[in-house]
Amino acid sequence: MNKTNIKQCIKNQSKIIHIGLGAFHRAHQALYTSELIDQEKCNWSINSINLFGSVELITQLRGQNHVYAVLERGPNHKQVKISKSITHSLHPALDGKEPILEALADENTAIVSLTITEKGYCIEPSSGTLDSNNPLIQQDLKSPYSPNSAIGYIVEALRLRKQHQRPPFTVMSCDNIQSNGDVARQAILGYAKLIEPELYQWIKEHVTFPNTMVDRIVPAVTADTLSYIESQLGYRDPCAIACEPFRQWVIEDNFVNGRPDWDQVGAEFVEDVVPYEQMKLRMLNGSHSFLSYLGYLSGYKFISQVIDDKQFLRAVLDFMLAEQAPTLNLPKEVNVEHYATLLVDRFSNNNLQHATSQIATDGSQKLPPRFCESLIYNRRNGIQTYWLELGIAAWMSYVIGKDDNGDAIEVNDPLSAVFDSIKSSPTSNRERALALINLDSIFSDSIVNDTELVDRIVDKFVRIQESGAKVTVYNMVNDIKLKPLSSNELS
Ligand code: NAI
Ligand code: CS2
Repeated sequence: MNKTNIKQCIKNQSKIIHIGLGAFHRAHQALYTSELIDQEKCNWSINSINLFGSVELITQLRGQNHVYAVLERGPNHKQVKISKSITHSLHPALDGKEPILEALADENTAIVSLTITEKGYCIEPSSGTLDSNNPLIQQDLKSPYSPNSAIGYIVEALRLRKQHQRPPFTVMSCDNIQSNGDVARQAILGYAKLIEPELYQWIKEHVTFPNTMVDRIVPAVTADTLSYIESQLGYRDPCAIACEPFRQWVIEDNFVNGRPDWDQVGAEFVEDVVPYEQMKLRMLNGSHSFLSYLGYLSGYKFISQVIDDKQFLRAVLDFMLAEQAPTLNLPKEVNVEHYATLLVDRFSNNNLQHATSQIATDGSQKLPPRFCESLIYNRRNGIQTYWLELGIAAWMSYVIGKDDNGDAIEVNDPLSAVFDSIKSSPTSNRERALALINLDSIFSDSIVNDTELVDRIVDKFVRIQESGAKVTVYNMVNDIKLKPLSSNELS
């Protein structure tokens, strides 16, 4: 597409406001919408906002009319696509808060979508309800008309819409959170209730929060990725992004103010997204976290390197099939073994450099849906939990320990100050592990009060501290006597 055509395409009205203009949004929702625009099946465009983080991406995108390249890269396949569904962008550090609130409150805005990471919802991960002690929420409660958190912005915009008798919008979470729409609803209603009971009631009656399952592996962009994309495009695009060819988007069809026909470009609208979400979060994201903590500690930089180690492959297959799959209530058409094989293929894509350190971030937010819920289910139902225990022990080693080489780890997590204080307290490994398991925002009572389970997790933590993560995985694969890999799995 030449530059003149691109300019013509971007004259759509922004009926979607997206909060969280990161890597994923550019390669997923924005690309689906762009493909609809290409087919002339959509007159929706996106105004994409970053409330936090660098302003550089926004200034660069503005410099190129928000048009950028997406490289889909598999082991034997590559294709560059041009995305042009984003027509506007905002950042409080560049534009102030007012234009953001105006855009959200504008009567044409029909959908507010979100990829703000798990921590952006300001919830307590173990319960999924608003954490009113969250520093951003505390700040917003003091000045709700001048918010800082995504939750605060949305509630203030809804207050303005109610005041001016404008229609509500749909809030569509696209984050990796179990029942992401329900969680967004809980957070928004929880906060609104603390501000104004009438507004709480209005939101409850008028706003919808469809759950979605989103899937596409989109690693953070690196200088190497940009150079590779440049070699394919023939020009430098600083806003370009690379991702795997696979993509999936399952959405509950519950929109209060219209929506694009994303199903025309491969999304699925369903009545109940929970089974799909659960499968993806426990099998894909659970395995990702499992491989990232154990892999990082063992010296592997990328997920494709971890899965290339046959002992880790055996461990993760048993983790998926023996410990995650039994917890799922799957739609009849889904074959879980086939799904696991597909995941292994996707993880093996060595043309995508998906860093173990990237997936290891924000573990305090990720552990409950990826490990803890299955752990509780399996304990109640007499199902094995070796690998889930090891996953938690590896996370513990990651947040307060050192890798197998004795090198310190830079931990990126909302609870990193807490981890630092546990790490520096002059106690034994066993006591450090117990201090971590007593963090009730992560581990609910069902885990903390299960003393046998706690002992088993602590033992595995001590094993990792004493022998290293790699040796622990190898020994466990041996001890559990996993069946040899099939020729399919080995290829
Ligand atoms: P990213 O690091 O490129 O972008 C993170 C985005 O979250 C930024 O726009 C940032 O401004 C925003 N953010 C961070 N903290 C926030 C807060 N407290 N309040 C409001 N906004 C906040 O990450 P990426 O890759 O875009 O992923 C974002 C989320 O998308 C993930 O956490 C996940 O839930 C979801 N996702 C990501 C996938 C991926 O492969 N990258 C795939 C499926 C879902
Ligand atoms: C990853 C996900 O960073 C992480 O925690 O597990 O972003 C993963 O790449 C996506 O959910 C794939 O859809």
